[in-house]
Amino acid sequence: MILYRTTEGLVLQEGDQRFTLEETLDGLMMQADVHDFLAEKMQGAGTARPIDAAKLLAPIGSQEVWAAGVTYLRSRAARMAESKDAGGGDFYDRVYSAERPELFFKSLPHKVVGPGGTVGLRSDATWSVPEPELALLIDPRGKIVGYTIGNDMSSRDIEGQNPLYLPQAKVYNRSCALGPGILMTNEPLPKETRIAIEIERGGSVVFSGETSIAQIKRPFEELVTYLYRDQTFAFGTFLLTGTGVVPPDSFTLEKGDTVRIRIDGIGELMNPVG
Ligand code: DO4
Ligand code: MG
Repeated sequence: MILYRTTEGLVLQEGDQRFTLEETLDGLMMQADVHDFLAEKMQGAGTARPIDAAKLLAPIGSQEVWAAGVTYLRSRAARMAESKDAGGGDFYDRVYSAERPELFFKSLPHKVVGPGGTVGLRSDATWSVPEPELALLIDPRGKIVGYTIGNDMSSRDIEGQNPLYLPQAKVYNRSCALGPGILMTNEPLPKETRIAIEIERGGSVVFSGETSIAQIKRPFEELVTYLYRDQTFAFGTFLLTGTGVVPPDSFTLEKGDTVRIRIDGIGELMNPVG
């Protein structure tokens, strides 16, 4: 079942059955077993009109958004190339195979852009890309309880100048998007789950690419273990799991582009760039 946050509250959907919840996402994260709780609520569901896309909000409450990096070979190669003149290439190579993963803070919840919202470009960046990523919803006890689509917008020229500039390349206004809804499940996603992206400019697709979660280097649980080590998340947290799709080096996003990210079983996150 998919959980949407709308202007009218949280809506749970399974097929054409929908149920509007009184709880918030923070409240759901307090449940001992959120899947049992939602399954019980779903018993009261009825057939309803499809959710109006204009009413969708970013599916987040008080959760911080964190991100993992260099979890796919494609990302390792891209970072090594962009930072080679600055001597950073070695860092990315080493973190790919190190025991400890790269984890970084991405966004406060109120800064997250929802479905249809405009994602931003840094005014001082010359090379900007979207990063299509599977996002985990992790409860306060460290259990993965859901999955959504994330866009880890990044300024590649800034992160390439010096690895210490990573927070500036990654955290700025409208640099993180999530949505459209959260697939709430206890089951691990099938390995063949595809993450696909299309970037449109003036009515044409100027970049498309895809990967599958089978290509990720580390188990999700390993990323969660490191994130939750010596850190408490009272309402749980979201974790972007890294990108496996990187446009060619000649490509940079422009204002007016549209980014569409699709993940099997979850849906499509569409954001204009502004
Ligand atoms: O190390 C830089 C960022 C990596 C990242 O965001 C990714 O691999 O998705
Ligand atoms: Mg990323």
